[in-house]
Amino acid sequence: KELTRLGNTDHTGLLNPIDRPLSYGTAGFRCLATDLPFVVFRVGALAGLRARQLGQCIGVMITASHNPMLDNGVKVVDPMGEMLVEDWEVHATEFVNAKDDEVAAVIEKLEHLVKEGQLNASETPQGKVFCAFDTRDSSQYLHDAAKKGCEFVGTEFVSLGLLTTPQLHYSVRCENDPTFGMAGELGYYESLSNAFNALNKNIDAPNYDKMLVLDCANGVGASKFRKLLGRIDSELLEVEFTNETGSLNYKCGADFVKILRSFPEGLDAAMGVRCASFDGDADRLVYFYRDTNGFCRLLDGDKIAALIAGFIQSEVDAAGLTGQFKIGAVQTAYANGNSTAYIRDVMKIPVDCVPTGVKHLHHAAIKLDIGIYFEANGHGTVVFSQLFKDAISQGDQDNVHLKKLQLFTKLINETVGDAMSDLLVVETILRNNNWSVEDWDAIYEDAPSCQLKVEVKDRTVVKTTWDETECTHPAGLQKEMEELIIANGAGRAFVRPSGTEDVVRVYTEGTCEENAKVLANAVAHLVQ
Ligand code: NG1
Ligand code: ZN
Repeated sequence: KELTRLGNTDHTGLLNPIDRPLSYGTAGFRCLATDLPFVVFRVGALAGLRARQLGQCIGVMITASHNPMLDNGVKVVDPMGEMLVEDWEVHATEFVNAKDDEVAAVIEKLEHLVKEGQLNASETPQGKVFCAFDTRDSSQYLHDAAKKGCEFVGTEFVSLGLLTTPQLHYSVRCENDPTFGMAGELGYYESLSNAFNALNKNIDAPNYDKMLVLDCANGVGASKFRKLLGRIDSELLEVEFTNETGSLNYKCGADFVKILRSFPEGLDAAMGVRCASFDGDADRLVYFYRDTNGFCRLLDGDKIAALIAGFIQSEVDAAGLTGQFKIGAVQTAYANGNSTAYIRDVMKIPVDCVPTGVKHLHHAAIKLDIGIYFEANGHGTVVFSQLFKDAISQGDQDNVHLKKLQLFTKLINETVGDAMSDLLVVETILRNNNWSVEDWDAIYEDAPSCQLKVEVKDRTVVKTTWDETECTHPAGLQKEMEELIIANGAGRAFVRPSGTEDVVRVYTEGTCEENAKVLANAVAHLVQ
C-alpha cells in the first residue's frame, strides 16, 4: 500500500530514477516524497559510513519541516548533535547524484575515507545510526529506506521512531556524550522539565499570565509537547493546544504566521492573549498576539534572541561575572534591521551576520562563550563554552544567579534550535522579568519588512556575496536593486536562491508595510 501511494516500484534500492541534480542544501535533501526513497537509501548508507569513520553515533532525520505534507526530506546529524560537516555534504551530493553505474565507485571512495579516518581500525568501535521521523504519511516508508541503506554498508541502525527534529539532535549528542544528558525522549523531558520547574518556582509575577495558546502546525510537536507539559507544574504554565491533528502546516505553523503576519487558521485569540506557533517538526518557534486594534503582532526569532540576550546579560552581571566572558549574537541577512540595532547599540552586545542555514549560525556562535543565535523565522538557540560552564558550576553555589545560569544551560537545547525548549525559555524569562507579551514586544519596534519567493527557471543563476546581503550574479541585478532603493528614499533589499525550495527569495525593508511590499514586488520583477 505504501509503495503504491508513493508511486514507487523499486526505489529503496540503489537505482537513481531522477534526471535532475539534487544538492545537499541548508537542511539536507528536500523534494516531493515520491522522489526520495533512493535518496534516503543512499543517505542511510552515507550516514552508516560516517558513523563507522568516527566510531560514533550519527543521526538521520526524515522531515521537510514547514514544507507541505507531500514533500519530505532527509538530513544527517553529526556526533555532537550539530549539522553534517561540510566535506561530507559534498560526498552526500555526489553519492545521491551518482548514476546507477557510478554508485559502486562512490561507495568504494567513501569506504576508503572511512578506513583512512579510523586511526586504529581494530580498536575503533563500529558506530551506529539513530533515525527518527516526523508525522508525514511518507515518513515511515522513507525510514525503512534509510534502514536498508545503513544496513547495506553494515552499520547498526537504531530507530527512535516519531520525534521532533531537535529531539533527534539531542539524543545523538547524549549517546556520544553522556555528560550532556540521557539519550532518548524520556531523558529529554526529564532534563527540560526539571530545569523549567526549578527556574520558575516561587517567582511572583503579576504581569505574567501563565496561560498560553499554542498552534502545533498539526505536526509532531503536538503530541511531544503534551508529554513534556505533563511533567511541568501546572501552577507555572497552562497551555491551550490548537492545530494538533489536522493537515500538516496547512494555513498554520511558525512559517505561515511569520511570513503572513497573521493568525493561523483555527486560532482566534482574544486581545492580549499570548500565542505561539511551532513548525511541522518543532524546531522553529514564533510568538504573536492580538493588539488593541485587533491586529496580529508578531514576535519572531529576532525578538526571541533579544529577550534571551537581555536575560543572560543581566544574570551574568548579577552573578558578578561582568566582562569575563565573550557574549554575542549571530543573525542572518533576514534579521530585522531594528533587532540588530537594538542588540548591538542599545544592549551593547556584538552581532555577527552569517549566511542562511543553521550550520553557519552555529559555527559562529561556538566561537563565543555565550553565543545566542536565531534566524528571524524562529529557529535558534544558545551555546555555551566549556570555560563558561565550568565557571558557573564551580562558583559559589549560594549565588542564585549562578544557579539560574546553570539551570538555563539545561533548559535550552544547545545542539540545535528547538521550539519546545525555546518556548520554555521564553516563558521562564517573561515570568522572571514579570512581563506581559506587550512588555516584551515593546523592547523595540520592527522595521516594516516583506519576504517573497519567486519561481524561476534556474535558481542557481542567482549568486551572492558570502553574507548574502549583495547579489553578484546575474550581472547588473545588484545595481538595479540599489537604484530602486535610492528611488524609494529608504530601505534595504536582497535576494538569494533558496536551499530548500526551487525558488529565489526576496527580502525588503521599507518605510511602511505597504512600501516594503511594493519594493519586494519591484525586486521580484527584476529577478523574473
Ligand atoms: P532556504 O530555503 O535556504 O531559505 C529555509 C530558511 C532557513 C532554514 C532552512 C531550513 C528562511 C529565509 N530560510 O532555508 O533559515 O531554516 O529553511 O529549514 O527562513
Ligand atoms: Zn523545522
